This record gives sequence, C-alpha cells and structure tokens, in this order.
Amino acid sequence: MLLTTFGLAAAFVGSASAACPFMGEELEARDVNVPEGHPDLARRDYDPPAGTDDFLAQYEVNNTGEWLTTDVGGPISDQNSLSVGDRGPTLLEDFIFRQKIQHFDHERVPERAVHARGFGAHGVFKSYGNWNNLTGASFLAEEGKETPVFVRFSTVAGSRGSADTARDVHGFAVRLYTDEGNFDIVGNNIPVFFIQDAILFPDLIHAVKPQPHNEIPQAATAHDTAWDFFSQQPSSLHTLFWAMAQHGIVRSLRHTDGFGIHTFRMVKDDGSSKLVKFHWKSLQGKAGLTWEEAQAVAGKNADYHRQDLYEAIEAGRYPEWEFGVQIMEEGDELKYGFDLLDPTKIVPEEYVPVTPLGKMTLNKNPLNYFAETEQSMFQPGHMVRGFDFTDDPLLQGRIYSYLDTQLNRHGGPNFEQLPINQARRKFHNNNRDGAAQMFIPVNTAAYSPNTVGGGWPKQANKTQGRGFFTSNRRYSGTLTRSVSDTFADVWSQPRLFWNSLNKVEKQFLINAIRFETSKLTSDVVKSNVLIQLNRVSHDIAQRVAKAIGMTAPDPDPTYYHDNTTQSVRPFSDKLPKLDGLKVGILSSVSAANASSISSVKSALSAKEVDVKVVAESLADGIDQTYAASDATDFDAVIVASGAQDLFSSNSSSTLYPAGRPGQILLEAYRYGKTVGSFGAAGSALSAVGIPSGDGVYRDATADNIISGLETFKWLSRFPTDD
Ligand code: HDE
Repeated sequence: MLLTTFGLAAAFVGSASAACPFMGEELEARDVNVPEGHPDLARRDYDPPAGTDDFLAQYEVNNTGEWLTTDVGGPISDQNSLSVGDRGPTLLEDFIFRQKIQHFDHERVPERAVHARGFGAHGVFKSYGNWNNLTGASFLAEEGKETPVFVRFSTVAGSRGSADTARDVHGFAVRLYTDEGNFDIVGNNIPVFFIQDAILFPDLIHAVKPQPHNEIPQAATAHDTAWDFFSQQPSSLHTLFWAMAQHGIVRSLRHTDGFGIHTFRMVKDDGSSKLVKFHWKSLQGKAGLTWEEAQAVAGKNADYHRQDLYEAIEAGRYPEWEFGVQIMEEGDELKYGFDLLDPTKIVPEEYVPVTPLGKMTLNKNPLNYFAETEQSMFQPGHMVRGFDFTDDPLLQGRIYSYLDTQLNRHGGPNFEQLPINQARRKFHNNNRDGAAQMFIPVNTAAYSPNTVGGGWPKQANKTQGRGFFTSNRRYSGTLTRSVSDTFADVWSQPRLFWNSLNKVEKQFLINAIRFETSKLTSDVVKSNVLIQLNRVSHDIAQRVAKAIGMTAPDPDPTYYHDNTTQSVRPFSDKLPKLDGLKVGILSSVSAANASSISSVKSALSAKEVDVKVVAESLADGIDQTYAASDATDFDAVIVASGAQDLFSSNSSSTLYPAGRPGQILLEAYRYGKTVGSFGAAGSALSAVGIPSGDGVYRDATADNIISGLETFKWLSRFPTDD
C-alpha cells in the first residue's frame, strides 16, 4: 500500500496470534511489542497489610491477560472506526465507535461545589476500649475492635485541578464503615467555621470563590468579595485567623489535626446522652509551610499533598490519628462563657480535656481515583446508633445539603449503591428503582406495614435488630428568624487564638493578612477589615494598617483579654515522627559516592527519612538532577563534601538553570529548613550568604539532621515587627 512506503504504517508493532476465548486460534491480535521484563502496571501489585478490609475487591476489573471487549462483552478485534473504504465517511452503524465516544463524552461528573480538590485513602479504626459508659455505638464497644475507614482530605475553594498548597481550610472527612452502618464525620482541619447559620453558606462560598465576572483568582481569598464578606460577617474572623496561620498551608495532610467542629451528642444504650466535640490528633505532629514556600510549591508541584500521602502509604509509613472527644454535660451549653451550639467556638482544652477513644491508621491507597475518591459521597446525616446531632444551626443545614448535593453529582438517588459508598452490611428497606439501580429486590411487598411479605423488613428496636434511637430531646417554642444573643461575641476567641501563638507564628499570621489585604482594591473593604481586626486586637490592626497605607481605628477594647490556650498552634515543638520527610544532598556526580553520604543515608533511613542525592546529571547514586529540583522538594538540604565548587559565583553549567544549586540551598534556608554541609563544603553556605545560626550545621552529622528535622521549621530565623 502506498502509505506504508512513506513510513506511515500503523504505529502498532507486529501482530500476534494467540488463543482468544471468542475466536479460538484464528484471531490476528493487533498488539504492541512488550519487551521481556516490562512491568505490568496494574495497581493490584500493591499489598496492604494483612487483615485490611477488602470489600471493594469484588468490584475490581483487571485487564491483564484479557481480550478487548465492548461494554457488553463482545470482542473488539479492530480499533479503527468503520468507514466506507479507507478514505470514506464513518458509518453510523459503528456501535463500537459510538459506545466508545459516547462513554468518553460523559466521563465527567460535576465536581463538588466546595471541596472539589481532594485525595482519599483507606484505613482502619481501632477502639481503645469498650466505651459503653459514653455511647451505644458498636464500633466503640470493644477494646481492639477494628472498623474499616475511608478518609478524603480536601481544600475548599479551589476547583478540582487547583494546587494542593493554596491557602485554605482543609476538609478532613472520615467515613467509618461500622457494622451498624456508615458513620461519617465530615470535618475540617480547623476546629471552627466561618458562619453560624447554614443559610449563609451560599453567600460565604460565592464571596470566596473566584469573582464571577472574570473567574479570578483561583483557589485564593485574596480578593475584594472574600474580605468584604469576612468584614461584614465577623463570625468568620476566628476561622480566618486559623487559615491565615499555618493551618491553612500545612506541610502535609499527615501533619494536621481534624475536627468535627459542631457539638454532637454521644448517646448511651439507656438513652442518656452527653455533648461532645470530635478531635483527630495527628500522631505525626503538626507542621506548616511558609507562605513563600507554599506559593512556590503550587507552581512546582500542584500535587504536593496528595503525592506525599500516596507515597507514605505506598512505603508502608502509615499515618495515624488519635480519635478523641471533649465531653460536656447536657444542660451545660452555656457554662463555658459561650454557646456550645455556636460553631465559631472551640472549647479550650484547659476547660475540657480530650479523652482518647481510639486510633485511625491509613494503610491503603485507592486503586482508582474516580471510582473511589471522586465518587465518595460523605454526609453528616450518615449517623449511627450511639451518636446524635445537636441544634447547632450550621449542622442542621448541613444534614440537608450533603444529601441534596449528591443528587446533582450522581444524577439519581442510588449513589449509596456505588461501591465506595456501600455500607459493609446489607441494607433492607422499601426504597426502590431510580436511575442506576444496582440491586434486584426480590420481595413483592415493597411497603410497610405489610402482611404479604410476612411483615418484613420489620422495624428494629433496642433489643431486636439493634434499633436506632435518639436522646430524649424535647422542643417547644415560637418560630423565629433570629440569631441567639449567645452567639454574639465573635471577637474573644480569635483573640484567644492570637494570644496563644508564639511571636513568629503571630508574624506569619500578620504577613498573611497583609498579603491578602494588599490585594484588595476597595478602600471601603480595607477599612471595614481594619475595624473588625481592631475589635480582636489593636496591635493586629495597626500592623496590617501600616502595610496597606491606612490608619488603624482607635483601640476598641470591649473584647480584649490576655487568655491563652493550648493545642491551637500550627507547629509542634518537636515532630514525634519523621516518616517520609525528605533530605536533599546537593552533590556533583563526582562527589556522590562519598562515604559521608552513605552513612547519613543509612542513619536517616532508620528514621524512615528519604534521602535524595542531587547532581548535574543522572548517574549511579544520583536520584535527581538540579534542573528538576527545587528547595520545596526537601525538608532539609545538605551540601556534599566535594560539591562546593557548584556554589561559587563563577560556576556555570548548561545542564541546569544558572545558579540553581545555590538557589536551592538559599531558599531552603529562607523557608526555615535545616541546612548544612559535609566536610569541606561549608564554603558553599558562605558563598550563598547563609550565616551561622539555628538549624545551620557546618560539618553536619546524622544526629544534627535528625534533630533539625524534629524542629522542622527554624522559626527564630524569621524577623518579626517587634
Ligand atoms: Fe461542607 N459541603 N458545608 N462543611 N464539607 C460539602 O458536600 C455545606 C461545612 C465539608 O471530601 C458539599 O459532598 C453547607 C462545615 C467537607 O467529599 C456540600 C455548610 C464543615 C466536605 C457542603 C457546610 C464542612 C464538604 C459539597 C454550611 C466542617 C468534603 C460536596 C452549613 C465541619 C467532603 C459534598 C468530601 C462538602 C455543604 C459547612 C466540611 C455542598 C451547606 C462546617 C470536609 O454539600
């Protein structure tokens, strides 16, 4: 044929004959030439720990060793479309073409209205004991009892393709597949929320999302509408402060806590109940990025957080969180000086400590992002026996919204039948039909009560069928559209948060507000922001005003106080675990095999720290090149002995952008990371202008690097206003 003489034959190499169940030996399979030893990248090669819940395995589809078929199982023996002659029109009767293109055209489902960008992982929850003194919940009924979990972390404002390190509140949604049904704690990594009444949620989100006329900025609150809303709704100040601190730009999803936010109830088998707040405390410790660093990461690696979590789990470094509750008595809603029904308030741990009830370990990555993570549909309304809601008006609204939003995303009411959403026990009720019904109900009586079906499914009660029941909540009152006076003080707790930060953490918070407010174009919004900040602290208002060329209002001391509280800082004093942190050794090809590198590597790998050797080009012992490296790749950076010449001002190479080795070293220092050098390479630090000081190790040892990583950020390196 003419075309082949010009070398335009199909790119598929060779054709093989093989046994096909549909056509026997005759089939000419159009195949690619797969070299011996080429890896089969089916994701089933990864083994989670023994005993990990494998419920989803029944739904897996693995193509390895299988013949191509249509969606209804017919063999596909040719992948060209059906046409009239080689150059003629494609036929409408080509059902293979139509099916393939139609499926593709409908691949996307609406992304989540908020929390669109997320990443999920499977794991297990283990109860520390029998907690029937607190709750009838079955998953907390025995010491060591294991319950499968699925967790989805997310950012809130950005679209599905936005960067992980955008400054934002982070979703921390946990589903426990308990043996009495799914229990979702759809929480965040910040223990408070912007608004007190669910009816304001569309306003909040419209204000925070990109502005409607030009859809700018993506995944950022540094714009007029967001701060207009914040200053008009000062209930948002407390959450805003947490987000402007490093809780909004965490080092990894493993290094942050989770919270249920609202006050919930735990209900005992006798119907008595207590008020509780949920906490997930990171056993990795807490750590954040600097804002400069977070912005650089957003450009260099938009997948920074998901990659970290994925790799940690894949390497068997399973992240863990301790689940705990703050327990308060019924009737004590107003005892602590604020209203426990107000979701803009924390309960200081000095008033009510956290009682640990169990531990969650994430130990298995999803096999398919869409099927598992994207299709997971969490709901605060996924409640189990032993827990109950409270009258928090934000919580009440959420119970409706999450159920409703799933209809939009799935297009019908059967979303609970998707594998990731299915309970681990069979469901039995009279809900029927609807788009994509996946089950075949066999009972004729699809109503209740019935006699035709023997009365089944029968109503469960406390002793038979372990029936659901609620606490003894009673209500009477006049209908009203108003906010309770007990929700009025929204300034004291942002001040409590501010007071509890150390000097540099305070400076980071100020810097963040300065950054955001500098981007505002409206002077009215800026001045409203200053009025609200001034109610929290005159110091904050003055410091922000100075940066945006305005004057702070006179002190407004009604809510000023000097109280502090524990557990709200974004950094741990020392990280308890270093699993999955990364040290970059800046080397050259010729210096890469020094014994100083190999001995530090083995000492750090004992601590589950990854060491990456960087050089001009890839070679034995080199993990990455300077051209593809950045300070944001590492938690500490050390210069290898013998590589110091790369840092001198007259060093040049076309293998990487000019000055890249020095840039990595200096930026690591500026981001507050541990830096150092081996042997004679101390001159590299001087060459780029790094002074001696905290976290700078000339002649570094493995112990220095380990203790530097535990400190994580050398906060003393950052200048403060005062
Ligand atoms: Fe959400 N929120 N939210 N939210 N939220 C959603 O549900 C909503 C709120 C949170 O990983 C949506 O399935 C309202 C507080 C997380 O899939 C939607 C209000 C907290 C996730 C929705 C709130 C959260 C969502 C969008 C005010 C912390 C992601 C897609 C009353 C306790 C879950 C979806 C996941 C997702 C509504 C406030 C956390 C639209 C109306 C407070 C972690 O239903």
